[in-house]
Amino acid sequence: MSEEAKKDEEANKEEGLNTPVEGQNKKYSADSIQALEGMEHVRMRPSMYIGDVGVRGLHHLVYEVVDNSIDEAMGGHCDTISVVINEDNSITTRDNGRGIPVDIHKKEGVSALEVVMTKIGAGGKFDKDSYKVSGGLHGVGVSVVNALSDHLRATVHRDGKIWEQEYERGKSLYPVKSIGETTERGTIVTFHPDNTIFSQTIEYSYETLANRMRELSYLNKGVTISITDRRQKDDKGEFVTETFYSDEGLKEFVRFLDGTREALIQSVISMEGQKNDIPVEVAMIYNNSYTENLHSYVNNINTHEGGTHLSGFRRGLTTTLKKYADASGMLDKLKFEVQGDDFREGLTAIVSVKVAEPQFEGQTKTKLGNREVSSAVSQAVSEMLTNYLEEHPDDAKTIVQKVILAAQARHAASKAREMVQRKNVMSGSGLPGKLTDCSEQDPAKCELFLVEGDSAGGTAKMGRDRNFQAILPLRGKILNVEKAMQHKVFENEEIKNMYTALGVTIGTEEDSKALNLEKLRYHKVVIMCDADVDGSHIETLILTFFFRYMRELIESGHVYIATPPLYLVKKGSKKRYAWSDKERDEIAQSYSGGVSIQRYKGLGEMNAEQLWDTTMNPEFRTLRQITIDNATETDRVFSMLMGDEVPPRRDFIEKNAVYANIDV
Ligand code: 0RA
Repeated sequence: MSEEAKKDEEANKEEGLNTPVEGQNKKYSADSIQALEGMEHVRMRPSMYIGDVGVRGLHHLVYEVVDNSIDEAMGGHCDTISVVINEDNSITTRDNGRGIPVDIHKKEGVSALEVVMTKIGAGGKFDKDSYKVSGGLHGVGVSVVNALSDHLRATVHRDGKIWEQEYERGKSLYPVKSIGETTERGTIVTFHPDNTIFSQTIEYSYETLANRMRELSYLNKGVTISITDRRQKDDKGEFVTETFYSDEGLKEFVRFLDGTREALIQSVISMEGQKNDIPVEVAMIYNNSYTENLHSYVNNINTHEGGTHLSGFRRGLTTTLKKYADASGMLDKLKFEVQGDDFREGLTAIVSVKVAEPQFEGQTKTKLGNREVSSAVSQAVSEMLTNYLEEHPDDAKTIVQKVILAAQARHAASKAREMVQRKNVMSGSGLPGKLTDCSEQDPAKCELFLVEGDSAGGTAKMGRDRNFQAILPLRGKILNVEKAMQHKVFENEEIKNMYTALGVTIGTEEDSKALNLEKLRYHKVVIMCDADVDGSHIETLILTFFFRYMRELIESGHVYIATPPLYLVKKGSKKRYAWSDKERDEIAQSYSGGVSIQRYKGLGEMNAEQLWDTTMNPEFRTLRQITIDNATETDRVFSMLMGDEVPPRRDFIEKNAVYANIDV
């Protein structure tokens, strides 16, 4: 049972409810919610407010507090925000906004600060003038952060005075008090996440927070956002820190994302304005790659599943470019129709809208549903593009030529893709010859190991549990899909084998490129490579393929990386495996010296039994599940790692030298 389900069950017991049937544990009665007063309820069911109590939820706390400061900035009241990760993993955020009001709240009879901090959903109620757009995943209010912290201190600089209040698990320790005078304005919040709630970890990732702050600075130009990590020092003995500031917003964001790709046109095409009262910002550029790169945001939240703003963007782009291309006569010789996708090959674009009452839909609630947004974005894009094409005829021609090439490539690729699909229809006999399948029929119980090379494949074949573990050996370095045209990808033997072995098909009624996971034959797909530089390169190639061509497989949590050990430490009949240098030394010490150490350079050096014991046996192995924490940043990392330019890749690898661990 998950932690979450356990908490639900405990809560229900306390409330005198029966333990619900598995899978229905979210359906408690409305009365039981009311019985638990706001903050109690947050602590009882944190996932309802912040998504989960793992790493994501932990970082979400920071985003929640920073969102409030960003709201101040969007109202024009604040231009500087700082985030500090303290030594004990508490977080301090500071802004130079108006400061949370401290006067007595008429209805509640306590300071407004206390109301904001301790009442669920009180966040924006005081401030009707400001344009508050927080919503969706975020925007649950800073009181939620307070409820989930074992300690929080709020300090407000306002009207010449410094005010302060502290809390434990959301309960105030004393009434708001004045602790001094000030000439500054703003709000400072320091919170320490409660480790009884975040039982997995309370360790913050600097990278994750820094990526989000960078993203926020592009999405909110003119705001200076800094982040400091007081747990780490750089070469000069100073705390690791970065400051983000963007003058041009999305325009710069697009340049940053496409930093390692070669631009096809002179400048980033962009616009910013209001359409039907909806603030819309768009920036786009074409590069010489074959991938489509669209990112969309609603109220600063990345809408991974897209929605009406994105479909508005696509529609505006297709209609405008189609109209221009038709008029140019350049399409006359083409023997087939150009279609939507053709206009988006090599396109990197960002759409950001601010919606007062966003409706979020979809599996992860990151798909915008508001109908009115579609035409607003579509109009904005049409106007922006029409102007650009008129003013830059050379670029316009380049774009149309690219579209024609894309259409031709698609035409060629569709045959290769059909082959992949047709093969899958005849499952069973249609499986690749290299696949050693398992006997279990229920995909939920089945695992597919993708193994580098035939020899390691052989060991894995002998070591596995044949009931539920299947092996597919991949030959050497698989195709780098980042640099290959689509039809090359679908013609590649190794890639075709992966499609057929997995049983996934391409193309649904709605979308010719969408992945169909209905017939997925294994719910765990495990990449198992050597623990060396070559191995991690192959791992990256496979991940790049999954990220570009089977992203849904990653997003639905099916992709894992196996972690073979690095060392075998032996003394007499005693032996233990080590996964790091530190572990190796600790074991050697516990054996009090005189040990023999074997460094495993590849899977091939282990025998079948060792491979099973350390890497494949579910009881002892560690699988790293691949998640996409930040799709925008992941895209950038892949294009850099797998693209043409060498220097940035070398930088990245040097920085991550221990084990080039891509943060997907
Ligand atoms: C409620 C009302 C006002 C400001 C804020 C909240 C506020 C909240 C946070 C959280 C972090 N930084 C913040 N800054 C401001 C408006 C106050 C007014 O009308 O002066």
